[in-house]
Amino acid sequence: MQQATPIGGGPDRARAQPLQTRPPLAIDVVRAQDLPYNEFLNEYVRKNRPVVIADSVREWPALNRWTPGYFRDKFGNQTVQVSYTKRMAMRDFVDAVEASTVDAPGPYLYRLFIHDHLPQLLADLRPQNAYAFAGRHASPLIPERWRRPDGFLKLLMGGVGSKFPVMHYDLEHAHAQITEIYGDKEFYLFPPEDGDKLYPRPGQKNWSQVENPAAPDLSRFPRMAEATAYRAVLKPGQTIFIPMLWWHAARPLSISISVCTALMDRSNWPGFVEDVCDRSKNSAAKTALKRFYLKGAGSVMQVMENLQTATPLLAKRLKFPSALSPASPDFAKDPSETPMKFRLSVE
Ligand SMILES: O=C(O)CCC(=O)C(=O)O
Ligand SMILES: [Fe+2]
Repeated sequence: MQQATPIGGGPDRARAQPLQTRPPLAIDVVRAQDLPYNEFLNEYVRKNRPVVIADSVREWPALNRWTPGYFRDKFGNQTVQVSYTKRMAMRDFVDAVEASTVDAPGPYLYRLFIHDHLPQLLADLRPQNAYAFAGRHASPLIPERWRRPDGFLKLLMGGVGSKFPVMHYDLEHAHAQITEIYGDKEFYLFPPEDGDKLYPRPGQKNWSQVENPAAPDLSRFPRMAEATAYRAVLKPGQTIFIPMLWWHAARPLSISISVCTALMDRSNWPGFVEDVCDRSKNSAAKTALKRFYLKGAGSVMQVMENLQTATPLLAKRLKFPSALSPASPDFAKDPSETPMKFRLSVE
């Protein structure tokens, strides 16, 4: 007797099916009041899992103030660094953001460090976002080149059709936190183990060649069909935590304004040390010395952080444990009152 053909075709038919991407998975959304800092560290930072934290910056004046018009009115004449190569007057930039469409995308701003270039904005970003606390970037033991108590606080802005230029992961094992202030922004994330399915660029291993992770060209990038995507749409007042080595792509779904910082703590310190030593242009002996210093500094920071966690009252009285490496936002100084750079350097 002839075998019935299953509905939808037999094995040959299945083989001929066009490739499809898997539907993206949702990223956990947790309210700040349900996520104490320690739980954030244990459940997400230490496990290297992404999360969206809602209501993370309830009191920020920026939430009520920041609109495209605010930037045009307040900083219209100021020239700003938009990308690595583009500088524009803020007025022209905001006009271009408002004119941006899917068919004629405008510029996307991602190279403006707030402390250095628009410090007037800092008053709108207080109190400090507890989840975007810089950690070891604030330590005087980290070499000057990476010392940023503000966690490299950056402004991001763009209109519909624009996007952060490439899907990538951040170098130096940085964890990133992006807080949405105005409008909606879509994020696609892929875990580190999917790297080979994302077609890293030859010579730039942290950049993907895939232009649109939401609908990749599977004839060029067939392995994308096997990748596990995570998607979130970030809304005003929400912070997304992007763990080290996670690939990410971001695009505004409406005019979008956000800020971004980097977190360094014990979870990404060893990877940071290896990255900066691997890329070192110094002699072997100097590189070995640098690695020795950074590993030692990491151990000292860890002792100081443990002291703050184990005996917070004593650590507050002693002052030096938090001065050497603040363990949590409770121990950190306001970055705007802390010099961005210190003298000590082993570079
Ligand atoms: O535009 C964004 O939200 C992403 C920013 C980012 O990934 C970066 O600055 O490294
Ligand atoms: Fe990034």
